[in-house]
Amino acid sequence: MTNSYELAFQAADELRVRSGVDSYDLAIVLGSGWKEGAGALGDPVADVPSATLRGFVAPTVEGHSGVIYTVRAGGKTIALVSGRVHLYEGNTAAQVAHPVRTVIAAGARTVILTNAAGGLDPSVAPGSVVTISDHINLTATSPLEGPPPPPSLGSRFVDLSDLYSRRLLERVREVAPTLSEGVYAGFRGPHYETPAEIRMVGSWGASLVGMSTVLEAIAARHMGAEVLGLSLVTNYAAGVTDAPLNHLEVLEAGQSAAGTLGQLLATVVSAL
Ligand code: 8IG
Repeated sequence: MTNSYELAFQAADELRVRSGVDSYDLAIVLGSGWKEGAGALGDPVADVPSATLRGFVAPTVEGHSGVIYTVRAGGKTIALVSGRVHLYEGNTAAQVAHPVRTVIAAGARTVILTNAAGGLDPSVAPGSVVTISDHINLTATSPLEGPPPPPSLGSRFVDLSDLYSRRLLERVREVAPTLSEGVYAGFRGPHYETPAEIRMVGSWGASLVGMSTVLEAIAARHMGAEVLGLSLVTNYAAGVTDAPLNHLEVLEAGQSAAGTLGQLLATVVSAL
C-alpha cells in the first residue's frame, strides 16, 4: 500500500491537473451547514469530484457531497473541500485526513476547518459561530500513526501547542469581534454524548463537542499549515437543556445560518 503522504502528493498533482490551478493559497473544509454559506465566496472556477482523485473515500453522510471547488475570493485561490469524511463512517484516521493533506500538498499554507458542533455554554445559542482556540482529541487515534512521514515533513512527533494559530485567531477577532472562542472536544461518534460525558469534558475546559476536525487539524499542523477552526453551534450538548438531540436540527440550523456563514467566511478570507 502507498503511504498516506505519497498518496496525498499524488492526489494533489491530480487536483492541479483537473482544476487547472497550479497552487492554492488557502483551503476551507466545509462541515455540516457551511456549504450553503460558502456559495457567497463566489462562483467556482473549477469543480473536481473527489472520487476522481486518488485515495479519497466517498462520503456517506446526507448533506455532504465529495467535490473540491476552486474559488477566487479576497485575492486568494481557495480550495473548498466539500464532503468531509468521518471516523464513524468506518474510515481510518488516514482516510479522514487525506483531503486536508491533499490540498496542503497542492499549496495551501492556511486551512480553515469548519464544522457543526454541540455547545456546552448555555449563553452561546444555537446558530452562533465560535472560533476554536484548542481541542481535546478523544478519538484515541491519530492521522500520524503508521509509516513515518517523508524527510521533507520532518518528524512525526509534532508540537501542537499552537495548533489553532493565535495569529489567525487575532485576525478573525479584528474583523468579527463578537465571536466567542471555545475548546472543541472531538469524539468518534456517531452517537451523541451522555450528559455525564458532557459534564466530564466541560470540567476539562471544553465548550464545543463534535465528531470531526481534530484529526484534520493535527494532520494540517504536521504538514506546517496554519489552522483556523470555526464551529457553528447547532444544538446544546446533552444535558445542557432538556431538548432531545437530532441530526435534522443540525442540517436545519446550517440552512438558516447560511447567509451569516457566507458573510463571515468572505470577511475572514479577506482578513487572512
Ligand atoms: I452538530 O452534541 C453536532 N455534532 N459529538 N455532540 C457531538 N457531535 C455533534 C453534536 C453533539 N452536535
